[in-house]
Order: sequence, then C-alpha cells, then structure tokens
Amino acid sequence: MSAAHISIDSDAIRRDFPILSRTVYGKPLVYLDNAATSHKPRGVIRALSDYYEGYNSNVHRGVHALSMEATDRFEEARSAVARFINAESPDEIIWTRNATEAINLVAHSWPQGNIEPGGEIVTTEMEHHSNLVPWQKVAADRGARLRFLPIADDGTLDLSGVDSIINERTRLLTIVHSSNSLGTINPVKELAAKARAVGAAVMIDGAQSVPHMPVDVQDLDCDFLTLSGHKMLGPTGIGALYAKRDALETMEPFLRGGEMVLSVTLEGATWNELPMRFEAGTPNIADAIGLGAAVEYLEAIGMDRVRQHEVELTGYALERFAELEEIDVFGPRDLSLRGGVVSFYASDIHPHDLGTFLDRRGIAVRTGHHCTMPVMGRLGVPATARASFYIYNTEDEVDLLVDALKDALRYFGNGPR
Ligand code: 7TS
Repeated sequence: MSAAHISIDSDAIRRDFPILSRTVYGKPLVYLDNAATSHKPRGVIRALSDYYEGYNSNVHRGVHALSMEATDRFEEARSAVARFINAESPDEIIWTRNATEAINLVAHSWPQGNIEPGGEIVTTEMEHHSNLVPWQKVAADRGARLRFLPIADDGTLDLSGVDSIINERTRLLTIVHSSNSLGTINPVKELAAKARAVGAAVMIDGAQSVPHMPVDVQDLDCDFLTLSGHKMLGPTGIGALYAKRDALETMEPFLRGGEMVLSVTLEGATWNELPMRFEAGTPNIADAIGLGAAVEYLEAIGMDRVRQHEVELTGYALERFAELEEIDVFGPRDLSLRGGVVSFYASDIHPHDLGTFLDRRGIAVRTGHHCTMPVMGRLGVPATARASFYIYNTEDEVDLLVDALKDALRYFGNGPR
C-alpha cells in the first residue's frame, strides 16, 4: 500500500486550527512544539464556548435542565476518553488537571498497603520529572528503593539487566511510554508482562503516547495510565488517570471534600462511588467537555493514521537532518521505535541561541532540558533543541526548519560557508 493511501490530509486539517493562520515576526507560524502542548481545533474551542454560552452549570447536583445537560456532556466526555484508550468502563477514568496530577494521585494514594520498606519501584532514566520526583518521595517516605532501567547509547532502554532489576521485590513498574526528550517508544507491553509476572503493579505515563498512537490499556494490561488533555488537541487544565477498578477500590482518596462523599456526619464520612471518590470539589467541567471534543476529532482521523503521518514526517526529518553534519540528533533511528520528536544539539551553539534564531523565522521549537535533566546528563549535553510534530505539520515545515538551521550554522560561524 502506498503511503499516500493512508496518510492524512494535513492541508485540510490545518484549516480546522485557527491559530495556524497567524504570523510570527511577519512569517507564517511553523509550530514544532507539540510535545509541550498542541493546538486546538475549532470544534474544541466551540465546545468550550457552547458550554459557557449555552448550559453553564454545575454537575451531579442539580435537578434543573442546565445541570442535567452539563452532567450529560461531562460524563459523555469521560466515556469518550474511556473508549479512546479502551478502558473497560468510564468509572476507571478519573479527571485530573494533567498527567502530573494523575501521577501524583497514584503516588499519594496507592503506596499505602502496597509498598513496604525494602520494596522496589522500577522506573527508567528517561522519565519526565513528573514521573520521577513523586517516586523519589514515595521511596524516601516508605523506605523503598528506586531502581532504573538505563538508557543505551542509541536512546532506547538498555534491557540487558532487566531480569535482575524487575524482581520479586518489585512492587511497581512506572514507565514513560514515549519519551518527550528522546522520542523513544518503550516496549511497555513486554515490560508490563515482566512486572506482572513478579506480582508488581504497572503504571504507564502516556502523556506523549496517547495523543500520537493507538493506546489500548487492556492490551497493555497496565493498572494505571496517565494523560494530559492539552497535548492531544484538548484544553489546558484537564487530564486523566486511567486506573483498573480493582486498584481504585483499594486506594485512599487523594483530596477530600464535596462530591467525593456519600454521607457525612460531624465525626466522619463514607466515600462515594467510583470515579467520584477521587474527584473532590467542582471539577473542570468545560475543559473535560473540550477534551471529549478533542477525542472525537482524533477518532474521526483515526489514530493509526495519526501515527503513520508522524512516522513519515519523522523519517523525512531524520533524512533532512543528515545534511547537517554539525548537528547531533538523539534517539533511535528505527522509526518503529520513535515518536514524532527530534531532539538535536549543535556543539558550539547553545540551544537557546538556536531556538531564538529559529523563532525569528516564525519557527517554534522547545529548547532546554525538557523536564528530563537526567537524560541531558546521560547525553552529555546541557540542553537540546527539540522539534515535535503533530497532525497538522508538513514536510514543507521540516524543510523550513532545516533551511533555517543551515542559516543558523552559518550565522553562528561553524557551519558551511
Ligand atoms: N510525562 C511526559 C512524558 C511529558 O512529556 C510531560 C510533559 C508530562 C509527563 C507532564 O505533563 P503535564 O501536562 O502534567 O505538564 N512534557 C512537556 C514537554 O515535553 N514540554 O513541555 C511539557
């Protein structure tokens, strides 16, 4: 089958994103910072204004029409997220602010009764700080040990020692599905099976995978998976924790207050049903509904095609980057092992200078450590510049990036003259 038959129509998609028609310093915007946050299609923006203009109301508490309408839309959005990642039930989707809060929910509520002193938490050297720092605290508080699957030279995980790192003391494997700074897609299903075989629980940080490829939590057989709405065409301020019902049933609430209780006396309280038990207070109604619209937009394209588009674009970018001898590109070369992220470094030019140079051309990339400081240490660089792609990016934009980088190398004095 030729790629043309399965590729997506980025030109048509671009028309759905109002922001893509703006200019930056008089140049068309080339937005290559999708790993930080994606843009929002008109349907998502409209879902937000429809809520505020048409049926703004609190959920789960009113007998009046607006509240019932808001509750229906809010719960439909939860069902959409459940369907998108193939959760068994919408009750297994807990709304959070973002992936970070979802991870913190698990780190706060799950270890009690599950991680004893001497127990081990296995993670990797390529985690976002959000999936590292909370576990450092859990390990310190519980006398547990944090263990790391190392990064190999090609940017994949070095699994040579996996069978000793995941062992009978392992209580939790918590691992990033797709790395935001290397692009690496990790073999989470195989690692989850290893963890399950020793009786450990499994959490997957899906912040960079759920927006970009089909993700099926039942197929992966994970206990927890986290996602951020704003990286998958949805609004900021809304994310989700997927958790198996069995796991949720044993966990203490994260936050306490209204909505999460069934009955309250002056002395105590009993907890509400799932998922409300983990959603204290008025939730982020509008943005959850917006995320529901984002999921529907992605479903209409099809996640296989989203993934295919990014494979093609990343392959093209890697080919073009090969023209830039002065620039090192990190991460695996095998496109089946990498997402749409190209992290790069030109010795002698600080990534921030490179980023500023590109910005003047209207090209938005992220520079810095990408909240993965241990990865920078492993690569031996202070920071990288990173281009990250999504459905609306095109080969023409890759060309603009590479041409601008050629100019930058000339400008900063160590490129071809
Ligand atoms: N996990 C991964 C793999 C991420 O890439 C990020 C954010 C997070 C967790 C946290 O997501 P949040 O929505 O809770 O902040 N990554 C990035 C990035 O690469 N550039 O900006 C944010």
